[in-house]
Amino acid sequence: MRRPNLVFIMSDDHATHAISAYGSRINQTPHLDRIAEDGMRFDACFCTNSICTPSRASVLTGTYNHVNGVTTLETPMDNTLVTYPKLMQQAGYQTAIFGKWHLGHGPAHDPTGFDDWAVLPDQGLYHDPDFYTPEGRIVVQGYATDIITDMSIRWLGERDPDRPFALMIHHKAPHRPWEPDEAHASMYEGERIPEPETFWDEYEHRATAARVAEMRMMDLNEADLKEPVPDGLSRSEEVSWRYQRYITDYLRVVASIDDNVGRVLDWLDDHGQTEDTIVVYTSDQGFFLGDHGWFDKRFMYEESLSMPFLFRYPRLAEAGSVCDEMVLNVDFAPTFLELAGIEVPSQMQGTSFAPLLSGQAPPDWQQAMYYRYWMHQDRDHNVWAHYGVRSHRYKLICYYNDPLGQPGARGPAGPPEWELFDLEADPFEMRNIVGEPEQASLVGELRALLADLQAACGDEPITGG
Ligand code: SGN
Ligand code: CA
Repeated sequence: MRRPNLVFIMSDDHATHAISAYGSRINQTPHLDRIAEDGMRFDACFCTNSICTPSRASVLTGTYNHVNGVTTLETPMDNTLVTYPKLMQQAGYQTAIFGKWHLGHGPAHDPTGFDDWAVLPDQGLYHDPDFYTPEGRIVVQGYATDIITDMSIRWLGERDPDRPFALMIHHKAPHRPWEPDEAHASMYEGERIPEPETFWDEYEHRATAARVAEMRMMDLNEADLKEPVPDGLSRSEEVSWRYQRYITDYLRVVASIDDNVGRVLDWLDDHGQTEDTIVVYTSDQGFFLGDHGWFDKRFMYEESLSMPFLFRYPRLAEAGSVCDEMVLNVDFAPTFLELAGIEVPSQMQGTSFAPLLSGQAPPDWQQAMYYRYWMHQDRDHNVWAHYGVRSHRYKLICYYNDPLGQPGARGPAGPPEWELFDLEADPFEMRNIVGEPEQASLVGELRALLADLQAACGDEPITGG
């Protein structure tokens, strides 16, 4: 059989609950839905660290952040690490990446393993962005999402038609500050987007970390709001007004991604490549869309832990299928390699989920996952470092803090705080039941599971010493 092509589309901060294929209550994404309708939707895809640079490193290398060294936004990736595009290139694939990189720049961090690339400097701009390319810096007039798609489609047209390709389309959108293009600037005007169930959360029954996080509607700044706050609003009216400002721009920016994904799908159809090409749509992590009163991500809570993962490959995945098995960002690289017929190197820690694509879960498939957010001094949103475990039903989180009280060492001074959620009884994670006496044995089991998963991937617990 012909080796499949790969079109891997990854946006930045696009949560599942703003995709209609995932049942969004707030928008429609007809082109993303095409991927789901003609392929498989993964309902339990999680990132192992809900922040950009680290998640991207895990996607490329198939390893956890303590192994690839990319634990925070300030730790660029060593570009000599083994990545899936590199191995595909070595196996004869034509490879390219266009869009957000966010893994560092310069000789030690620029993209490697790509025949062609053009990447945004760090976060990049929405309008008239500049790009770093192998030939140097260029400025391109226009809107980032359109430009990244134009570059991708141009590359597809210019490639050698006799060799397979792997193309990474990494959108900047819908990252903050959510600047729409002209075509979508007045979408949703006069409409009121519903507030999520947990919008007015006051963080009772939760660890201190939830209460101190600085990503509430009142933390949105002028660049985010783009309009002055109207006079005469009560505090709660202002919070609601801010949410409308935030979410309409977020959804407008998403609408442009959706259109541009449609252009890529049309190109594949028009050039007879649909049958031979794996198409993936995902995001580097999830996002809070007013859930718990927040924007941003970082927490291990569902909205930010969950990644969209839509997969189309007509030769393998049945149209309209859904997979409930757990898959992680570290599993992507091994999966793509297996599908391309390339041996998965032993240093990759993730597992190929290729068997799930034909609807068969291996009997020993993972039933729980390990998570760690390492930003011990998060200056952006003051989200405290934590690790935890999620099974299909339960989630146990440890905000490990700094038991030794060294200023700034690894979070606030003080003993660890734990959270336990029963996702079946409490899907919105509003009630931490870790202290309830009847949960004691469950807590013991989950702590043991956390320790096992942590040890299995080679990470270590924080202790008092
Ligand atoms: C910027 C944003 C933050 C965001 C980080 C990380 N502030 O610093 O809100 O959490 O990026 O985002 S902004 O005002 O500069 O937009 S990530 O997607 O790269 O992880
Ligand atoms: Ca991101």
